[in-house]
Amino acid sequence: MLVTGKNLYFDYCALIVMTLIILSILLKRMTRGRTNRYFLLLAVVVFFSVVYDICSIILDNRYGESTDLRYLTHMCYLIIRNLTAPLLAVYTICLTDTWHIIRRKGKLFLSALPLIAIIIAVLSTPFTHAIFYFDNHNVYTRGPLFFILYVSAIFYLFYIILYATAYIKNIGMQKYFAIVSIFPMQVVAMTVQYYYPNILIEMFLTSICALLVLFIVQRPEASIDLTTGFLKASTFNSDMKNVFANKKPVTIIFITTTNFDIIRDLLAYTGTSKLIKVLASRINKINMIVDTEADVYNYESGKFRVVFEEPDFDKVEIFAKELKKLFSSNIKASSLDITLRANVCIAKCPDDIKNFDSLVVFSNEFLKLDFHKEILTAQNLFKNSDYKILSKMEKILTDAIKNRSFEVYYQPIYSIKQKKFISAEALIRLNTEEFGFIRPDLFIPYAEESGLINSIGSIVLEDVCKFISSEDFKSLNLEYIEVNLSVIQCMNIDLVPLVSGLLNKYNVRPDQINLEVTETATAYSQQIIHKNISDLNAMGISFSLDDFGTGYSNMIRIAELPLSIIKIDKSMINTENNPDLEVILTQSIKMIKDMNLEIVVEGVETESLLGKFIGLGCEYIQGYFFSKPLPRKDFVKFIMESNEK
Ligand code: G
Ligand code: G
Ligand code: MN
Repeated sequence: MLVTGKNLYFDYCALIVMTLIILSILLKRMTRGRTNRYFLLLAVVVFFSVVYDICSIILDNRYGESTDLRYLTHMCYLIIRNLTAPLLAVYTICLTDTWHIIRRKGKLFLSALPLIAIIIAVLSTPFTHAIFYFDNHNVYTRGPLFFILYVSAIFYLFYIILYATAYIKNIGMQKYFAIVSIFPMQVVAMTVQYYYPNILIEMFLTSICALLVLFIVQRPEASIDLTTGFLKASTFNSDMKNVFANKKPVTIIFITTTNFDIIRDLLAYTGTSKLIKVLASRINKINMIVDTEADVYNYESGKFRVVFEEPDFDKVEIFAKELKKLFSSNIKASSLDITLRANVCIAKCPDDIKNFDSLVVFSNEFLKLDFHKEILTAQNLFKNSDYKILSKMEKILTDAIKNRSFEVYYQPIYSIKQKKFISAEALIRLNTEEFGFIRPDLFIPYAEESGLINSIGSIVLEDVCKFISSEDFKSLNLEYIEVNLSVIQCMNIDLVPLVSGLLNKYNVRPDQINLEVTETATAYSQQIIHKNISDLNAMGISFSLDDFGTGYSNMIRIAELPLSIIKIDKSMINTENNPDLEVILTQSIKMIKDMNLEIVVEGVETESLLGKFIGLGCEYIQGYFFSKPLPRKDFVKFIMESNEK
């Protein structure tokens, strides 16, 4: 008999919106990770709520359908519809990344009680007529306890607001407001539908809420890197901050490709992207084979981070082994066979790494060093003396700068023509109480990155100037001292006034200083480097090119710079087993001589090498054959004794 007059247009719209949302989730492959999966589940639940809503209304609107079927569809609708709010609560917990806290407190059962109660009430309603029933005219009618559905929904929505507010830091303002705004929208929907049961706006507004979450909270482009499909570095940082704030136990595998710069130079942009894609798909495969739910982050070029939560901890080692295999195998990219060198390191948080700052030091400073032979663990690394030094490097260096505890050693440079020592290279030494001598190749790169090299460089230069102005030095009759200049110093706009200030202060003539720059410095084409070098040269300071034969030999830039000396690197001079290198060496020497530059051969350790370079017509020799770098006092003594003979 009856026509309820219920209008389905809003429900059809909701169906379309939900279909689009589910499609977009699947097309964007946002199906990995707990949060994404719960959002998908939520969308599916809302979708089926709409479907059941439509079915039950169609059945209601048709005369003569069996009551059993109508009971069934209405019950299905109510149950699945009332799953939405609790699921949204679960989703919110995932967003705040606090599952481990909830689980530990064991209160999950308590919060599930309202849901359980209404499921029981709905399932028993054919007998009790408590939630709904069909009246004498077979019309769907709400029962006396129908309101508990609203109570349950309100309970969960309140829960969501309180939870999101408690962990507002974890999700950020934008997401917080999106989540919280669901509450008023649902209240409006429920109120309208309560008073006007024929306007079926509830599911439509729910689908709009889902859309809001999709746009504002579930934005894959904000957190996912497009090349790899992995999470971004910024996401790693915010996720890790949450991990430490919530004391959530995680295990991280750090993968750092140490030769990535070279590979990138080799493969260029497209080739490098292809390589990274290959790596990404293999890492995904490992995640599948080992059967883990690890989150993979594309941290920086050639660096990946894999984060494991319980219960995957016992699978971490197998995962790391597979990664090690992958990152030490040869990989085809742009028809080149690429050999990666990578550090793979396992660290437990918060056991090994206690806070976010330590994590940054750990991953940025230390894993740059080459340890690619075995799988590392944070525990083993902490025992490594270099790690201890590196993790405290900032303090070590700032203390050393403050206390001026650097020492400058001098390595004599021998002139073949004059048959005596005519100069020396100043080499910095850092002796600490805690760690003894710290190698320059450990602290200089750190000093360069942190900018501390500017202060360190001026300390060295001042020390050298002091030495040159001393009576000791005058008695040695040396022509000049060579001082290493870092690229960073070369780029400093205050370099020229600094150097000229020190020369004036100590009454040092410009020709008593020779500055060593490296080929890398000349490869940076910044105008400032060029200007600094030319200005200092115009003042009368001569320049050497250090480490010739290593790094990038950009001959054009070498030709452009006002150099007087080329220092042939020690790695180039042992040519015994390599006839080609011998050709390069002899031809380079010839080329340098043709450019009217003088040559210092570095790293000469034997008499036979000395003889060879005398034969090749090089001007100066530096190396252990004559002397190691010496403390100032010993150096003075050494030169006095040697040059007297
Ligand atoms: O002998 P030794 O281990 O000192 O040298 C290691 C490296 O440290 C060398 O490449 C050298 O150029 C660099 N180095 C040594 N002293 C200085 C310095 O005073 N300034 C800079 N920038 N580099 C230095
Ligand atoms: O600045 P440069 O990178 O050129 O620094 C020179 C480096 O070479 C310093 O570390 C110095 O101690 C080192 N060195 C100098 N002479 C010799 C040598 O004969 N043999 C070896 N192995 N190293 C040397
Ligand atoms: Mn040098």
